[in-house]
Amino acid sequence: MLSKTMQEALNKQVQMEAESSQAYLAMASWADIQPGLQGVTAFFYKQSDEERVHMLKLITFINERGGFAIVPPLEQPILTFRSLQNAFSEFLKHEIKVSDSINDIVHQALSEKDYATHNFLQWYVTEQMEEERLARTLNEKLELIGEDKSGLYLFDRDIMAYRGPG
Ligand code: OFO
Repeated sequence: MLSKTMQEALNKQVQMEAESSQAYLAMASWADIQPGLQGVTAFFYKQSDEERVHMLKLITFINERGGFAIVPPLEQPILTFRSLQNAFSEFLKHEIKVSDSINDIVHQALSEKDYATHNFLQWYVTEQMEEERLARTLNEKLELIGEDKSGLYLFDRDIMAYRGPG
């Protein structure tokens, strides 16, 4: 059975995952109307779908553990970006925020001796490590590329390959 504070923390995380999904959906939509960014567009649509899955996993866990998962209201995400670099730096910033939040809940689970939740959260810990690494790699590549058009072409062509399987 979840404590009240743990239930609140997990519901806050539900909201964060839903907002991640919205944020990446907005990035996908922005990329979609830029010329030649089909790869980046597909990448962000996929990221958005994955964040929804992260949200659903939390919802089912909360309910299974005797809590009540709250479907949250959502803030409108950032809709437009100055550049591809700007969009990807927002992506990294967002992932770091999510990782911090997951770490806080892991800490709370340990201090409450809620080992079931602690165990459940390990999947998110691993996921965040991967997502942050991916976001950093993509930011580094964009920094190397700068304004070079052929570099950007290759970045867009190859972006799905960086994600790894899944
Ligand atoms: Fe939910 O993994 Fe990214 O934020």
